Amino acid sequence: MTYQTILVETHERVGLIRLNRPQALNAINRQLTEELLSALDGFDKDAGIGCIVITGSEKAFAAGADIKEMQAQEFATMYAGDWFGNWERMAAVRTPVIAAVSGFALGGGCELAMMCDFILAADTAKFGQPEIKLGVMPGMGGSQRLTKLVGRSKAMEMCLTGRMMDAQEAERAGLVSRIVPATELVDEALKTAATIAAMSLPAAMMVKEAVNRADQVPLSEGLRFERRLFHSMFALEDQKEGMAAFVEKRKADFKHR
Ligand code: CO8
Repeated sequence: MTYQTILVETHERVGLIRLNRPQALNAINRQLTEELLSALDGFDKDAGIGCIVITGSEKAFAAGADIKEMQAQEFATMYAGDWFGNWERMAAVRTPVIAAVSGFALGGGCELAMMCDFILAADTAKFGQPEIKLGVMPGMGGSQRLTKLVGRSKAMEMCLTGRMMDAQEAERAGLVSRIVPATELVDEALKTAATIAAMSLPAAMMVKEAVNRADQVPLSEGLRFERRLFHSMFALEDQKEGMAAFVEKRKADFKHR
């Protein structure tokens, strides 16, 4: 499939999606949304892909939803068309997804990064929810996911003032898993993704499902869910292989990848 707003590559078992609207700092319009969701879905259905990386350019991961596209909208068209509702399709992606963020990740860009399973940040990354400066508020999960990730106080301040957070602050706050030099970001993200893609795919999917469950249910239910998944893993060939490889002091060769 050919896309106009994204570039798609495959690196062995890793799918790489680059947002590619440089003239608009990768602002997320409807075309980019559809193309990105379609590429994600394609990789997710591909048994040869064990991890996906989403990245932008050096200057911008994405500078938000496309303001020029939204500007003329009315309540009726927004509501009836359920603008941004289609992002819920991203929750259906079962393959792990890494956001590799360099430069601006603002508004919908920050929200897209937070929809991924974790964020690797370049030392140049800048995160923010500046919607309030446009007279609106986050609409793709910013008020909810940012609050869960960095806590109420910082999320409230970010959303109320629209100020940006640099990579160091984002790491301290728990928004990003780690910081790497900007020049190494994509290589490091691909390396991390290759590590994940070399694991048992059902095990990686169960990890993703269990960690995501922590956002949805009380601790007692989450613990029970985790334990049941753990039990079920003993039906996998990969559990036999992983544990045998440890005992035999060799590298595991997982079948379900
Ligand atoms: N939308 C459309 N175009 C954009 C956007 C955007 N979000 N961001 C940048 N651009 C365009 C600029 O208009 C400019 O185009 P042109 O050359 O034609 O004028 C080009 O990209 C380059 O941008 P700048 O010249 O502004 O570059 P600077 O380096 O000077 O500044 C900034 C970079 C600081 C990132 C600046 O571009 C900026 O502030 N951008 C807007 C950031 C923002 O407010 N983002 C939030 C958008 S709203 C949102 O995401 C809501 C999501 C949820 C909605 C849910 C609804 C239901």
